[in-house]
Amino acid sequence: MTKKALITGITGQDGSYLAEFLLEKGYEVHGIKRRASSFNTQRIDHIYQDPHEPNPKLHLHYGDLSDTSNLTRIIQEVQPDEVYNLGAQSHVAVSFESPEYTADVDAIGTLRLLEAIRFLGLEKKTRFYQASTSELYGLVQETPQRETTPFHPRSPYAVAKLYSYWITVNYREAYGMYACNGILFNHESPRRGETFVTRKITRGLANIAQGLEECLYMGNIDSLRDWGHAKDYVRMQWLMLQQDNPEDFVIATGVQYSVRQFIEWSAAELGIALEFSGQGVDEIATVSSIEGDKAPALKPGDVIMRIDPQYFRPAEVETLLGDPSNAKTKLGWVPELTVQEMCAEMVVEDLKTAKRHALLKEHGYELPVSLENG
Ligand code: NDP
Ligand code: GDR
Repeated sequence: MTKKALITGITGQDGSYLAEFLLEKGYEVHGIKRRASSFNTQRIDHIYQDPHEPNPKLHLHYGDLSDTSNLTRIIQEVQPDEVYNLGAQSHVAVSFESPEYTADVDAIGTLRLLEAIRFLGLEKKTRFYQASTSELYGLVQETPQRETTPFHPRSPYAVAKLYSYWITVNYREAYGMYACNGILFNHESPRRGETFVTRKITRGLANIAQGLEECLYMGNIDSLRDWGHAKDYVRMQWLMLQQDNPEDFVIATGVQYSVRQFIEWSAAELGIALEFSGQGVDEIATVSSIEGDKAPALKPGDVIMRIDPQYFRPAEVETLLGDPSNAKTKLGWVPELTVQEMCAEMVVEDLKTAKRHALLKEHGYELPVSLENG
């Protein structure tokens, strides 16, 4: 029997990798996409299957985590074996701007899905994965953070995710559902949203090297994160639903670096050596040397990074470092890609786009480069 999976957030970074992964495993994959005024399926266009073809394996349904009747109807129609709840307003800084919306989608959205599964009598058939997060640890109580480390969320996003964490545990305990939390530390890729810090850096610096932007404006670059590759992490999401008993797992690499280090690596991938000087809001990064003609728009002495306090958060999560030993021992999971390999892959992809834009510009066909930042 072909297994059926339903993915909320299929148009996002993780959703797109997970859909690819499950299709390769032979699943019939259903995804919920939001109605938007312009196309929003870029990350999954390459796996899109024409519904007019015989036996399509990928099906998209319009929906929203804020809409109970819609979620219930989709689950009733699909009768999924596995539900992966990856949909969320996932930007921590934005959650301070839209706290109520974030709570509705990121907290109550999870409850809506669990209730739909229960209400439809699928609690013994449908396995449920909740996209929990290292942001739950927030103001960290123990280093490294493991499954037993107490939580102290530091943003409306993290508080909403705390509700989702516990409602998932509660439905497991109360109704015997196979429901579990993956407590995932930051994971990135060339498909990462443009306003998360790693992608903002790789895309921004590639644009700067090609003369499409002048300077990268950053927030707290002392922040420390445990970064992995999204491809490795979606494999883990699937593994968690294939065990005999449901359990919550921390997924991380066990190594942390600063945002400043990520800026240095990205610049080095572009052939640019940087020198950081100044302190606090006055810190800047200056080009000290350039390899050959790798960054045609730059010369030594150019300042390509400055601090802009608008990117500071009302409450910051300064440091995160995960202990993935439980996942390693029980699930045999080890990340295959290092953060440096991931950074290089992201720079290569963003540089390709920047070069295309630069070439068009040179020939008088300038395309708008979105300067939206986060
Ligand atoms: P993205 O922001 O890339 O994707 C989020 C997805 O959720 C998108 O498909 C988005 O749709 C969808 N979405 C947003 N709002 C709604 C809504 N109201 N109803 C239905 N769908 C909605 O996130 P990631 O792929 O990076 O992360 C996946 C999940 O994992 C998220 O829940 C995130 O909070 C969590 N997480 C992520 C980590 C990371 O480092 N990436 C670490 C730990 C947890 P659209 O494309 O239309 O915007
Ligand atoms: P995070 O990711 O908040 O950890 O949440 P993000 O990449 O946004 O920030 C990481 C750290 O970098 C600092 N920072 C900046 N961040 C952004 N976005 N823009 C900047 O200019 C900037 N300058 C410094 C931040 O302050 C922060 O300390 C991500 C999301 O994917 C969540 O959904 C997920 O739950 C967690 O990772 C684990």
